[in-house]
Amino acid sequence: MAVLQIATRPFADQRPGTSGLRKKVRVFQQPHYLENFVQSIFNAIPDRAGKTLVLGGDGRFYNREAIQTILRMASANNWGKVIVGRGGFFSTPAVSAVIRARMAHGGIILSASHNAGGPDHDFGIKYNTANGGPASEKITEAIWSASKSLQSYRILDDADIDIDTDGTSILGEMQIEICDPVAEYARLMEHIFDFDALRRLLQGPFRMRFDALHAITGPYAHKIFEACLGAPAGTVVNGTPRTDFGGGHPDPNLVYAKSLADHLFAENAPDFGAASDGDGDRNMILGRQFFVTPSDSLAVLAAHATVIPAYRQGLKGIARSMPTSQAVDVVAEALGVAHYETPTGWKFFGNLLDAGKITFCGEESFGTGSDHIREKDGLWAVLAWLSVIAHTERSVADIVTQHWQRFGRHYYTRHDYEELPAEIGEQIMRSITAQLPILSGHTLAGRSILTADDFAYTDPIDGSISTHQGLRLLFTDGARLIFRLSGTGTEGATLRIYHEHLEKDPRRQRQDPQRALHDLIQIGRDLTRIETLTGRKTPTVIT
Ligand code: VG1
Ligand code: CO
Repeated sequence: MAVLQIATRPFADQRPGTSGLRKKVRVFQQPHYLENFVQSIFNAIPDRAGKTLVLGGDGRFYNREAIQTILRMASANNWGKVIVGRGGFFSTPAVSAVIRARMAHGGIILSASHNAGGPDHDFGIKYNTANGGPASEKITEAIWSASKSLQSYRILDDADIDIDTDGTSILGEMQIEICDPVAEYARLMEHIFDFDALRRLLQGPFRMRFDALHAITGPYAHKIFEACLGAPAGTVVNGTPRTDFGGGHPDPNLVYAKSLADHLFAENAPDFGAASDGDGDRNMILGRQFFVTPSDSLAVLAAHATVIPAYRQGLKGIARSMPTSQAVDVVAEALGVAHYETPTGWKFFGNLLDAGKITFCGEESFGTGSDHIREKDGLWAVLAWLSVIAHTERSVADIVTQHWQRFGRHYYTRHDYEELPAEIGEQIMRSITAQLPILSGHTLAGRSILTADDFAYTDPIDGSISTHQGLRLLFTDGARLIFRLSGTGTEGATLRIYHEHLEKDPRRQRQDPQRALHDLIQIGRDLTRIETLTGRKTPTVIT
């Protein structure tokens, strides 16, 4: 089998975003496009020879083709071994778990997460390092820089490999191991949680519905909830991954997981509902007629962490991304542990987790996780909620409303304006940036601004600095208004506006967040001049 050295020319658009490189499938299908990016990853990992790589994806369109290419390139680039999930499947948290359990050097995840899949939609590729987490900015910038000067890539001249049968084989000089994508992950969950307590809950009158949205968590959820924990068959719906996710957006929120929300808000609703995203790292938690805001979910889980065996000793510290509400900070203070505020994206939690500074972390974008791996973890969050329910014997609604009574309610909402013309997105951010100096000390709609800034983060472990991570208006009463452009979209610009306000009075904690945050929402619309500039009267998605 010959190693081919194929001449190529750089593509100008291969800079990884918040979570790897995400593009339309047809962009990836251009000759050499995928190969160039994979070679750029390998070039940024110079010590790869003889090492082990984990490989898999969420099963979206182009997953299987990409796996074949990557395997042949991995062999030609001297990797020692590649561990592939059977059928090319691995959820993002499972890749993280397998990298750690098998002490692999890194992993490649093929996914565009919650973005739609299919020939006309999105594909993505991301590199994770030996700790199981997304590559740091230093590495992603090295990948980008390699992509800009790439002249050739190495690939084995060989036929396709069988990725559907468990076992090991040899490709060139490299070993390939095809394994069950679920087993290692399920073992880890069993280690963290009290499966006997969860069995008692799920085999009793308690009813849950888990919607896998035709994405990767289906096989994991069938195995864990139904096979291991004994929940009745039918608990998991839409549990077979499809290359186009059944035509929907595999995004667990009230808009894209509407059918699940409808079930939970119906007359005979089950006690508990949950969904995950395309690659299995996000989660949405619902109770009967009750939606749990992700920022609250993190805070509630932190407050109850010790009911879970793996966290019985308590939490070392907690981190949240900057736009995530401050609800968890209040819990950390009550627990007497440190809390950290990082930029958006899981890669920023890695150093804090590795250094043992934090045990839990989360993002407002339906991401929750712990130090068990280095990715957010959808099914872990569901199991954590079930553990709290089993222990407290209370409903989701009671758990959350009691949390608010004790810690205050951080009303929270994010408004997304998707697919804006890229230059309008930039213009809005530039114009608010220019106003920051005069906004400090200013009063808007009766609220005075304490600070207005462009968020920058200094990593407390390695001292690296990340700038331009979102524009913040911090009000004197603790309210916040934040503006960011998405780093995961594949079409135009997505503007995200995050609104937050703390209400300590229990008598005022039962409002609709859109009402309670009405004045902040108006300030956001005025400052961005969104309607004037784009004609948009309402956001594309409200979460
Ligand atoms: C979004 C979320 C961010 C999350 C990222 C990856 O990024 O806001 O919190 O970490 O997606 O999640 P952005 O740059 O579009 O705001 V996933 O499940 O897409 O890997
Ligand atoms: Co995801």
